[in-house]
Amino acid sequence: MNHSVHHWDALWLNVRLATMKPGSGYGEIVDGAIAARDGKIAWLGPRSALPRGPRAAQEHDGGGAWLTPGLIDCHTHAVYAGNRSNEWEARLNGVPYEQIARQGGGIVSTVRATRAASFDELLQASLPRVHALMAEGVTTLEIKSGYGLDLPNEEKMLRVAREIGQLPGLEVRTTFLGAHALPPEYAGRADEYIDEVCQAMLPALAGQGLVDAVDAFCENIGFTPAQTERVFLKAKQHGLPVKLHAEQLSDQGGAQLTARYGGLSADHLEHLSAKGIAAMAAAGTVAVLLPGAFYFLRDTLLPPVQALRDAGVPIAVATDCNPGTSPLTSPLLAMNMACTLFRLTPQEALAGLTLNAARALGLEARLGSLEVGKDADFALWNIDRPGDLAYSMGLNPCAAVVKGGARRPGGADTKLNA
Ligand code: DI6
Ligand code: FE
Repeated sequence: MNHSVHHWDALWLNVRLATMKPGSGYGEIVDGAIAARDGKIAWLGPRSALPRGPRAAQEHDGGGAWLTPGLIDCHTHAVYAGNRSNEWEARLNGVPYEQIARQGGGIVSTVRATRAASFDELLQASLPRVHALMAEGVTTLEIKSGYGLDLPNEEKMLRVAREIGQLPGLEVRTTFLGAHALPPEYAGRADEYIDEVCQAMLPALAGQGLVDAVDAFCENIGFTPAQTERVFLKAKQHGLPVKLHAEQLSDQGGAQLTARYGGLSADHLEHLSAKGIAAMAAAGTVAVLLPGAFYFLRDTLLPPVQALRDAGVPIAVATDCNPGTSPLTSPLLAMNMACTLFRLTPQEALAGLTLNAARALGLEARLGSLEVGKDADFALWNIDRPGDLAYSMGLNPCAAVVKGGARRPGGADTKLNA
């Protein structure tokens, strides 16, 4: 691109900015403007401060819309086949959970369906969920493996996630969650399965560039802290950051373990202890709260939000989109639930899907707030004030999305190869 005449590639005028810049609350700039060059934010500020003369190759009128950083859903299991609405309905009809589990229900039913699906079937099953997230302003999406639980099927899941990352206007970060559940063929042999995860699966998948981070389910119904630590050690050997499903159903000390490995995030955290909070604060590990799972499981123990605030632990919010405990594909509803259920403020909820979600993925140098030099990655909203994003339930006011300085085509264009 020739920059000799125009400073910028594109300029958005008549927008109200919520920059989410660290320490500035919403970072509101009313009657603002924002400019992009080479995919990065080149200028932003009040319209009155705009330089005169030829400015940008393209000028867009934002029509007074609010413009925020693109939303980042930093914890999802959006790639899977089948669903579990049948089990959910059976439970509501009084069938005991044990009977459902005995009949092959629960997480292993999703493993079975995911293993049985071809690459293309798995992609097609996952795309509607991804499209729903994108329609509400998601520009960056974390997707975990963990329903394959053997090398070929974990690879298939991660390749589908990478393929989803080819959608225009979307960036995908993959997380290897081989230690999600014990596959049936390893029943009673959890340590041997962890051997397989560490010695075969993780090295092979990391070697193919399919893994951006490593996660595990550390829980009395998942893997022990010792097994989790073996996975973390192997991740570190491959130079990969770690994160953890921690203290969801019980306090296993998973947050401290994650902090010791310099983890990006510890997620769920309803049973998080004071020691866990202190360790996370010292290590800069983000607390990812997942109100959709709390809601769907009808949990009653709240995560210690005030103690996290007091300790200065950054708080992110995500959908946890998964078939068993959080069939949620709405980041805006996740924000609403974070406020109604966890008592986050609407500003904290928006920071949870922007700035702190970027931190939870290790992407804060480039994403999560509107600042010169960061990616030109944002969403425009037909709302009166930023708090409206967390306030309404079921309304989607997303008017446009820009990723890397380019407007994401609307509607049908969110399809692959469109
Ligand atoms: N914690 C959860 O809530 C989900 N995974 C996890 O580690 C449950 C996933 C599922 O039930 O399919
Ligand atoms: Fe999860």
